[in-house]
Amino acid sequence: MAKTTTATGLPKGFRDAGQGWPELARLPHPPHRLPFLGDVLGASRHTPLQDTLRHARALGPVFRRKAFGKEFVFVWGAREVADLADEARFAKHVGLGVANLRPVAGDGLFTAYNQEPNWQLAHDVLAPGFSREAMAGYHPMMLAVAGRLTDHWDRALAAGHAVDVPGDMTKLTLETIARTGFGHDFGSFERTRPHPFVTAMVGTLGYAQRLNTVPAPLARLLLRGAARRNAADIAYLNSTVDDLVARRRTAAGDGDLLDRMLATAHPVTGERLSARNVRRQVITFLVAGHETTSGALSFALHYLSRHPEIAARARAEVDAVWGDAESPGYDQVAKLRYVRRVLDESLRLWPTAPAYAREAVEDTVLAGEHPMRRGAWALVLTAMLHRDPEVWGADAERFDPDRFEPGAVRSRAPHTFKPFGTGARACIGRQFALHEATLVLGLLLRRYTLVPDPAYRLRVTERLTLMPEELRLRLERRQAPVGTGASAAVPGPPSAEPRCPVRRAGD
Ligand code: MNH
Repeated sequence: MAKTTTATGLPKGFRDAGQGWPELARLPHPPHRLPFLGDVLGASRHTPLQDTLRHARALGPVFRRKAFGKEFVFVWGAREVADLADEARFAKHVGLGVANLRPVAGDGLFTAYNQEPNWQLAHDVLAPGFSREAMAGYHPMMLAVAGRLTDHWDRALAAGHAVDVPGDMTKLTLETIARTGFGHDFGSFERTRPHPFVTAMVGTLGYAQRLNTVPAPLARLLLRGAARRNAADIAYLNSTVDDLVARRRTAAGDGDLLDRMLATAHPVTGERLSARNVRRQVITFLVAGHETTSGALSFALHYLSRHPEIAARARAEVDAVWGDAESPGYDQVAKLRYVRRVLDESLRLWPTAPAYAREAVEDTVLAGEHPMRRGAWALVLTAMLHRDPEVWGADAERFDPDRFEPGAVRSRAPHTFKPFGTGARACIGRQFALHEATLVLGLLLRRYTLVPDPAYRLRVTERLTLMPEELRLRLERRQAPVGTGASAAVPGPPSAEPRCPVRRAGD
């Protein structure tokens, strides 16, 4: 599909919605538009998503906002989102926010354009790295990293300190993806300042984020110094990863993702990933694989601390399924059905990657109402889709894991819960994230009682992902569960893992 390149220096693939939506004028927009700046009155630069959610409630399931002279179309109605999931008429759109990551992630899985040959190649080569069998191999590595978190929390508990939940969850998920991804240890729990690699990565992400909020013609002027630092950060990331890959070519690791990337040929063509592409995938997994999971864990811990009855139910399940086993086995994680529902419900209210973009692959009409030309795109506001009262009821804002009981899930329309995106370009790391997060919640519930600060009110910070701001919890050590034995597991059908390693029906 042809992509336009704009003369203003906007990334390839960025198009003003005005060009693609012939009846754009019909779509509601916030009042008080300013020339050039657009709908910025009342907008907060630090919370663009939450700001957009407010408008969404007032404007309805399809609406537009103008920022810096560019129109953006937002969609959150269940009917419209389900229509956008039709892979015959729509595909992923590499939108502004994703395109700004191209200088660092290139044609890696997350930032690749649909038609770039390296997307299909990498998807096929890497899918086995996210299979059930691969996940079982990562399980002991995940356990080892989780052990460092509980050591760290034990020390905080002994010292009588509250723990920094988002900070510690970010250390945990970063160490997990570094360990399972390429056998690396950043020493996050032992350091007082982040590893330089982490600083460089956070720097490039922050730079990409700033590009989203600074009008393109001004960006080059305003961000000149930052652009230089960004180039240095990217060079450092590249050379670090290249060294690592070079060492690995001489001595294999222990079955981590990098081993798979280097060893696996395409199942049909026999083709392999190039050295340059391997570098981009390693960086992509580090970036895509840690903040989102860290946010999901942090929100879940917040809700568990605020709902002792839900925490008690989850803990009872952990005790029943894991008994007094020293450490849970791979299969004992998927059996934590209720803990998983706590996680799903947290991702419903705060999908940590709160939006994804879709584009029309042909001229079409969205939900039978809104004509779109080929290439026209829209942002799906997952966080609002997940709060639609018509789908989730009048109490949609209430935290209630029972919404994810199998019967309740079956009674809802498909495509109403989309924290991992949709279709061929949905999250490849979904099972990885869910296994890691369920395992860690289980371990923490078993070991501690979570005591909230009664004065804390949930505030959500927005970087590229969402996070509960300044969430601190106090811990109490639980008595070890009396030996119920793992055999006393809650009765139920054996865990039904999806056959396709990366997605299940209805995605
Ligand atoms: Mn993940 C794509 C959310 C964990 C690696 N991820 C996506 C998309 C969403 C998403 C949404 C689709 C984006 C789009 O359409 O533009 N991811 C999440 C969430 C979590 C998560 C909410 C945790 C919770 N993701 C992970 C983990 C990894 C990972 C863990 C890696 C180990 N995600 C990816 C990659 C893609 C992706 C790679 C791009 C896949 C593709 O386009 O082929």
